Amino acid sequence: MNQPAPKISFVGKLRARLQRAALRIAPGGPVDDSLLEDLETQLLQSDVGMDTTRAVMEELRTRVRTARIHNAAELRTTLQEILSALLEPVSRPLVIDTNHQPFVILAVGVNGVGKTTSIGKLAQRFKSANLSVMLAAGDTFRAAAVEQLQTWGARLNVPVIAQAGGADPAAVVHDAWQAAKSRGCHVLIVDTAGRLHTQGNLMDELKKIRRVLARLDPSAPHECLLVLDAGTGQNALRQIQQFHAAVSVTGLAPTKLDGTAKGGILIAAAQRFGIPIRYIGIGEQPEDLEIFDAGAFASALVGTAEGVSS
Ligand SMILES: Nc1nc2c(ncn2[C@@H]2O[C@H](COP(=O)(O)OP(=O)(O)OP(=O)(O)O)[C@@H](O)[C@H]2O)c(=O)[nH]1
Ligand SMILES: [Mg+2]
Repeated sequence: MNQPAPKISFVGKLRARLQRAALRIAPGGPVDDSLLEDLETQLLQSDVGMDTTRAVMEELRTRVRTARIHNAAELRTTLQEILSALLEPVSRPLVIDTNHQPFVILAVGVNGVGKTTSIGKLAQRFKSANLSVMLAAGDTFRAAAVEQLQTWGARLNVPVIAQAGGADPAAVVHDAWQAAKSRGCHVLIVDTAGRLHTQGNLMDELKKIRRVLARLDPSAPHECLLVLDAGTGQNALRQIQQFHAAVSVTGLAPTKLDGTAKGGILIAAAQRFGIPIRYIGIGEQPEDLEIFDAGAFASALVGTAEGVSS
Protein backbone atom coordinates (compact mmCIF):
# COMPACT_ATOMS: atom_id res chain seq x y z
CA MET A 1 0.00 0.00 0.00
CA ASN A 2 1.13 3.53 -0.68
CA GLN A 3 1.79 5.67 2.31
CA PRO A 4 0.20 9.05 1.57
CA ALA A 5 0.10 10.20 5.19
CA PRO A 6 3.85 10.70 5.68
CA LYS A 7 4.01 12.63 2.41
CA ILE A 8 1.32 15.03 3.57
CA SER A 9 2.96 15.52 6.94
CA PHE A 10 6.32 15.95 5.21
CA VAL A 11 4.91 18.73 3.04
CA GLY A 12 3.22 20.22 6.10
CA LYS A 13 6.51 20.21 8.00
CA LEU A 14 8.26 21.71 5.00
CA ARG A 15 5.56 24.37 4.68
CA ALA A 16 5.87 25.18 8.38
CA ARG A 17 9.64 25.46 8.10
CA LEU A 18 9.61 27.47 4.90
CA GLN A 19 7.46 30.17 6.54
CA ARG A 20 9.15 33.21 5.04
CA ALA A 21 9.76 31.46 1.76
CA ALA A 22 6.13 30.52 1.25
CA LEU A 23 3.88 32.33 -1.20
CA ARG A 24 0.69 33.81 0.21
CA ILE A 25 -2.52 33.40 -1.73
CA ALA A 26 -5.47 34.74 0.22
CA PRO A 27 -8.25 32.17 0.29
CA GLY A 28 -11.77 33.10 -0.65
CA GLY A 29 -11.25 36.07 -2.95
CA PRO A 30 -11.84 36.08 -6.72
CA VAL A 31 -9.08 35.23 -9.15
CA ASP A 32 -8.68 38.64 -10.73
CA ASP A 33 -5.91 40.87 -12.07
CA SER A 34 -5.02 42.22 -8.68
CA LEU A 35 -4.55 38.73 -7.21
CA LEU A 36 -2.38 37.73 -10.17
CA GLU A 37 -0.34 40.93 -9.93
CA ASP A 38 0.19 40.33 -6.22
CA LEU A 39 1.39 36.83 -6.99
CA GLU A 40 3.76 38.15 -9.65
CA THR A 41 5.24 40.58 -7.12
CA GLN A 42 5.66 37.77 -4.60
CA LEU A 43 7.48 35.60 -7.14
CA LEU A 44 9.83 38.47 -7.96
CA GLN A 45 10.40 39.20 -4.28
CA SER A 46 11.13 35.57 -3.57
CA ASP A 47 14.13 35.56 -5.93
CA VAL A 48 12.53 33.60 -8.76
CA GLY A 49 14.01 36.21 -11.12
CA MET A 50 12.47 38.27 -13.92
CA ASP A 51 12.54 35.81 -16.79
CA THR A 52 11.25 32.84 -14.88
CA THR A 53 8.57 34.91 -13.16
CA ARG A 54 7.40 36.16 -16.53
CA ALA A 55 7.24 32.62 -17.91
CA VAL A 56 5.38 31.32 -14.85
CA MET A 57 2.85 34.15 -14.94
CA GLU A 58 2.26 33.77 -18.66
CA GLU A 59 1.47 30.11 -18.22
CA LEU A 60 -0.66 30.80 -15.16
CA ARG A 61 -2.69 33.52 -16.93
CA THR A 62 -3.24 31.24 -19.91
CA ARG A 63 -4.45 28.46 -17.67
CA VAL A 64 -6.68 30.83 -15.68
CA ARG A 65 -8.33 31.78 -18.99
CA THR A 66 -8.57 28.39 -20.60
CA ALA A 67 -9.29 26.24 -17.57
CA ARG A 68 -11.68 28.77 -16.03
CA ILE A 69 -9.99 28.97 -12.68
CA HIS A 70 -12.30 30.84 -10.34
CA ASN A 71 -11.00 30.42 -6.83
CA ALA A 72 -7.79 30.61 -4.86
CA ALA A 73 -7.67 26.87 -4.22
CA GLU A 74 -7.70 26.09 -7.95
CA LEU A 75 -5.15 28.82 -8.58
CA ARG A 76 -2.87 27.30 -5.95
CA THR A 77 -3.09 23.86 -7.50
CA THR A 78 -2.32 25.26 -10.93
CA LEU A 79 0.64 27.25 -9.67
CA GLN A 80 1.88 24.18 -7.81
CA GLU A 81 1.77 22.22 -11.07
CA ILE A 82 3.66 24.90 -12.97
CA LEU A 83 6.40 25.27 -10.33
CA SER A 84 6.64 21.54 -9.86
CA ALA A 85 7.17 21.06 -13.60
CA LEU A 86 9.96 23.67 -13.54
CA LEU A 87 11.69 21.89 -10.66
CA GLU A 88 11.13 18.35 -11.88
CA PRO A 89 14.28 18.17 -14.05
CA VAL A 90 16.53 18.95 -11.05
CA SER A 91 14.68 16.68 -8.65
CA ARG A 92 17.24 13.90 -8.91
CA PRO A 93 18.22 12.51 -5.50
CA LEU A 94 21.77 11.46 -4.86
CA VAL A 95 22.16 7.72 -5.23
CA ILE A 96 25.05 6.14 -3.35
CA ASP A 97 26.54 3.59 -5.69
CA THR A 98 28.18 1.05 -3.41
CA ASN A 99 30.17 -0.30 -6.34
CA HIS A 100 32.42 2.64 -5.60
CA GLN A 101 34.11 1.99 -2.30
CA PRO A 102 34.28 4.46 -0.80
CA PHE A 103 31.69 6.63 -2.53
CA VAL A 104 33.27 10.06 -2.15
CA ILE A 105 31.31 13.26 -1.58
CA LEU A 106 33.24 16.51 -1.72
CA ALA A 107 31.38 19.35 -0.01
CA VAL A 108 32.29 22.83 -1.25
CA GLY A 109 30.96 26.36 -0.92
CA VAL A 110 31.58 29.85 0.40
CA ASN A 111 32.07 30.64 4.09
CA GLY A 112 29.33 29.89 6.56
CA VAL A 113 26.76 28.45 4.15
CA GLY A 114 26.31 25.28 6.21
CA LYS A 115 28.82 22.81 4.72
CA THR A 116 29.95 21.22 7.98
CA THR A 117 26.43 21.09 9.41
CA SER A 118 25.08 19.53 6.21
CA ILE A 119 27.88 16.95 6.30
CA GLY A 120 26.83 16.01 9.85
CA LYS A 121 23.22 15.72 8.73
CA LEU A 122 24.23 13.62 5.72
CA ALA A 123 26.29 11.30 7.91
CA GLN A 124 23.22 10.78 10.07
CA ARG A 125 21.06 10.10 7.03
CA PHE A 126 23.49 7.57 5.53
CA LYS A 127 23.96 5.81 8.86
CA SER A 128 20.21 5.41 9.17
CA ALA A 129 20.29 3.78 5.73
CA ASN A 130 22.86 1.28 7.08
CA LEU A 131 25.77 2.79 5.19
CA SER A 132 29.07 3.16 7.01
CA VAL A 133 30.43 6.68 6.89
CA MET A 134 33.76 8.38 7.40
CA LEU A 135 34.42 12.10 7.49
CA ALA A 136 37.56 13.90 6.31
CA ALA A 137 38.45 17.19 7.99
CA GLY A 138 39.60 18.97 4.84
CA ASP A 139 39.06 22.39 6.42
CA THR A 140 42.48 22.75 8.00
CA PHE A 141 42.25 26.51 7.80
CA ARG A 142 40.68 26.94 11.23
CA ALA A 143 41.32 24.68 14.23
CA ALA A 144 37.70 25.20 15.25
CA ALA A 145 36.58 23.70 11.94
CA VAL A 146 38.27 20.38 12.73
CA GLU A 147 36.73 20.38 16.21
CA GLN A 148 33.29 21.13 14.78
CA LEU A 149 33.52 18.10 12.49
CA GLN A 150 34.87 15.95 15.32
CA THR A 151 31.93 16.98 17.49
CA TRP A 152 29.55 15.76 14.78
CA GLY A 153 31.58 12.56 14.48
CA ALA A 154 31.37 11.91 18.22
CA ARG A 155 27.66 12.71 18.28
CA LEU A 156 26.92 10.27 15.47
CA ASN A 157 29.63 7.76 16.25
CA VAL A 158 31.26 8.28 12.87
CA PRO A 159 35.07 8.28 12.46
CA VAL A 160 36.72 11.56 11.50
CA ILE A 161 40.14 11.67 9.86
CA ALA A 162 42.02 14.87 10.69
CA GLN A 163 45.54 16.24 10.88
CA ALA A 164 47.09 19.09 12.81
CA GLY A 165 45.92 22.59 11.92
CA GLY A 166 47.52 24.06 8.83
CA ALA A 167 48.02 20.64 7.21
CA ASP A 168 47.58 20.33 3.46
CA PRO A 169 43.89 19.47 2.92
CA ALA A 170 44.82 17.25 -0.03
CA ALA A 171 47.04 15.19 2.31
CA VAL A 172 44.18 14.83 4.80
CA VAL A 173 41.90 13.67 2.02
CA HIS A 174 44.53 11.22 0.80
CA ASP A 175 44.82 9.68 4.29
CA ALA A 176 41.08 9.64 4.77
CA TRP A 177 40.47 7.86 1.47
CA GLN A 178 42.99 5.16 2.35
CA ALA A 179 41.47 4.74 5.81
CA ALA A 180 37.98 4.51 4.33
CA LYS A 181 39.19 2.00 1.77
CA SER A 182 40.93 -0.24 4.27
CA ARG A 183 38.06 -0.11 6.75
CA GLY A 184 35.51 -0.86 4.04
CA CYS A 185 33.51 2.35 4.58
CA HIS A 186 30.71 2.93 2.11
CA VAL A 187 30.81 6.71 2.09
CA LEU A 188 33.59 9.24 2.62
CA ILE A 189 32.42 12.85 3.02
CA VAL A 190 35.06 15.53 2.69
CA ASP A 191 34.63 18.85 4.48
CA THR A 192 36.45 21.83 2.98
CA ALA A 193 37.13 25.38 4.09
CA GLY A 194 34.72 28.06 2.96
CA ARG A 195 36.12 30.09 0.10
CA LEU A 196 35.21 32.76 -2.40
CA HIS A 197 35.73 32.22 -6.08
CA THR A 198 38.01 35.27 -6.07
CA GLN A 199 40.48 33.48 -3.80
CA GLY A 200 42.41 31.83 -6.60
CA ASN A 201 44.79 29.95 -4.30
CA LEU A 202 41.87 28.42 -2.40
CA MET A 203 40.11 27.42 -5.59
CA ASP A 204 43.39 25.79 -6.70
CA GLU A 205 43.40 23.92 -3.39
CA LEU A 206 40.01 22.40 -4.27
CA LYS A 207 41.32 21.39 -7.68
CA LYS A 208 44.27 19.74 -5.97
CA ILE A 209 41.93 17.77 -3.69
CA ARG A 210 40.11 16.60 -6.79
CA ARG A 211 43.37 15.56 -8.47
CA VAL A 212 44.52 13.61 -5.40
CA LEU A 213 41.19 11.80 -5.20
CA ALA A 214 41.28 11.00 -8.91
CA ARG A 215 44.71 9.40 -8.50
CA LEU A 216 43.30 7.13 -5.78
CA ASP A 217 40.12 6.34 -7.67
CA PRO A 218 39.69 7.74 -11.20
CA SER A 219 35.92 7.98 -10.65
CA ALA A 220 36.24 10.05 -7.44
CA PRO A 221 34.81 12.33 -6.22
CA HIS A 222 31.49 10.76 -7.11
CA GLU A 223 29.61 13.84 -6.01
CA CYS A 224 30.80 17.43 -5.80
CA LEU A 225 28.12 18.97 -3.62
CA LEU A 226 27.87 22.75 -3.59
CA VAL A 227 26.28 23.92 -0.35
CA LEU A 228 24.47 27.26 -0.67
CA ASP A 229 22.83 29.59 1.80
CA ALA A 230 19.43 30.07 0.17
CA GLY A 231 19.15 33.36 2.04
CA THR A 232 21.80 34.95 -0.13
CA GLY A 233 19.39 35.22 -3.03
CA GLN A 234 20.81 36.10 -6.42
CA ASN A 235 24.32 35.85 -4.99
CA ALA A 236 23.77 32.09 -4.76
CA LEU A 237 23.44 32.00 -8.56
CA ARG A 238 26.87 33.59 -8.94
CA GLN A 239 28.30 31.02 -6.53
CA ILE A 240 26.87 28.17 -8.59
CA GLN A 241 28.31 29.60 -11.78
CA GLN A 242 31.76 30.15 -10.33
CA PHE A 243 32.16 26.92 -8.38
CA HIS A 244 30.80 24.96 -11.31
CA ALA A 245 33.37 26.53 -13.61
CA ALA A 246 36.19 25.72 -11.17
CA VAL A 247 35.33 22.26 -9.84
CA SER A 248 32.38 20.84 -11.84
CA VAL A 249 29.55 20.78 -9.36
CA THR A 250 27.28 17.72 -9.65
CA GLY A 251 24.71 18.56 -6.98
CA LEU A 252 23.35 21.42 -4.91
CA ALA A 253 22.32 21.58 -1.27
CA PRO A 254 20.60 24.87 -0.46
CA THR A 255 20.37 25.43 3.31
CA LYS A 256 18.64 27.72 5.80
CA LEU A 257 15.30 27.52 4.02
CA ASP A 258 13.77 27.67 7.49
CA GLY A 259 15.12 31.17 8.01
CA THR A 260 14.68 34.32 6.02
CA ALA A 261 15.50 32.56 2.77
CA LYS A 262 13.17 32.87 -0.17
CA GLY A 263 12.46 29.61 -1.89
CA GLY A 264 12.39 31.13 -5.34
CA ILE A 265 16.14 30.93 -5.66
CA LEU A 266 15.79 27.16 -6.19
CA ILE A 267 13.50 27.78 -9.12
CA ALA A 268 15.88 30.35 -10.60
CA ALA A 269 18.83 27.96 -10.14
CA ALA A 270 16.91 25.06 -11.68
CA GLN A 271 16.03 27.15 -14.71
CA ARG A 272 19.46 28.60 -15.23
CA PHE A 273 21.81 25.69 -14.49
CA GLY A 274 19.81 22.47 -14.42
CA ILE A 275 22.15 21.06 -11.76
CA PRO A 276 20.36 18.50 -9.55
CA ILE A 277 19.21 19.82 -6.18
CA ARG A 278 20.00 16.89 -3.90
CA TYR A 279 19.01 18.08 -0.44
CA ILE A 280 17.57 21.10 1.32
CA GLY A 281 18.54 22.25 4.80
CA ILE A 282 15.60 23.35 6.92
CA GLY A 283 17.10 23.71 10.39
CA GLU A 284 20.14 23.13 12.56
CA GLN A 285 19.33 19.67 13.90
CA PRO A 286 20.71 16.42 12.42
CA GLU A 287 17.29 15.49 11.01
CA ASP A 288 16.77 18.88 9.35
CA LEU A 289 17.98 17.83 5.91
CA GLU A 290 15.43 16.63 3.41
CA ILE A 291 15.83 14.97 0.04
CA PHE A 292 14.69 17.53 -2.50
CA ASP A 293 11.39 16.62 -4.09
CA ALA A 294 9.98 18.97 -6.76
CA GLY A 295 6.31 18.23 -6.08
CA ALA A 296 6.60 18.44 -2.31
CA PHE A 297 8.65 21.63 -2.46
CA ALA A 298 6.22 23.31 -4.87
CA SER A 299 3.32 22.20 -2.64
CA ALA A 300 5.00 23.63 0.42
CA LEU A 301 5.72 26.88 -1.39
CA VAL A 302 2.16 27.47 -2.54
CA GLY A 303 0.36 25.74 0.33
CA THR A 304 -1.49 23.00 -1.54
CA ALA A 305 -0.80 20.33 1.08
CA GLU A 306 -3.90 18.88 2.69
CA GLY A 307 -4.63 20.54 6.01
CA VAL A 308 -2.09 23.24 5.33
CA SER A 309 -3.24 26.80 4.99
CA SER A 310 -1.35 29.87 4.02
N1 LIG B 1 18.59 27.70 10.42
C1 LIG B 1 19.49 26.96 9.80
N2 LIG B 1 20.79 27.09 10.14
C2 LIG B 1 21.69 26.34 9.49
C3 LIG B 1 21.33 25.41 8.48
N3 LIG B 1 22.46 24.82 8.04
C4 LIG B 1 23.48 25.35 8.75
N4 LIG B 1 23.03 26.27 9.62
C5 LIG B 1 23.79 27.10 10.57
O1 LIG B 1 24.68 27.94 9.83
C6 LIG B 1 25.86 28.19 10.59
C7 LIG B 1 27.09 27.87 9.74
O2 LIG B 1 27.10 26.48 9.51
P1 LIG B 1 28.43 25.67 9.19
O3 LIG B 1 28.01 24.27 8.94
O4 LIG B 1 29.46 25.91 10.22
O5 LIG B 1 28.84 26.37 7.83
P2 LIG B 1 30.17 26.11 6.97
O6 LIG B 1 29.78 26.30 5.55
O7 LIG B 1 30.79 24.82 7.33
O8 LIG B 1 31.07 27.33 7.46
P3 LIG B 1 32.66 27.53 7.21
O9 LIG B 1 33.32 26.22 7.47
O10 LIG B 1 33.04 28.59 8.18
O11 LIG B 1 32.81 28.00 5.80
C8 LIG B 1 25.75 27.34 11.84
O12 LIG B 1 25.30 28.14 12.90
C9 LIG B 1 24.71 26.29 11.47
O13 LIG B 1 24.01 25.80 12.59
C10 LIG B 1 19.93 25.30 8.13
O14 LIG B 1 19.49 24.55 7.24
N5 LIG B 1 19.07 26.10 8.83
MG1 LIG C 1 32.70 24.35 7.93
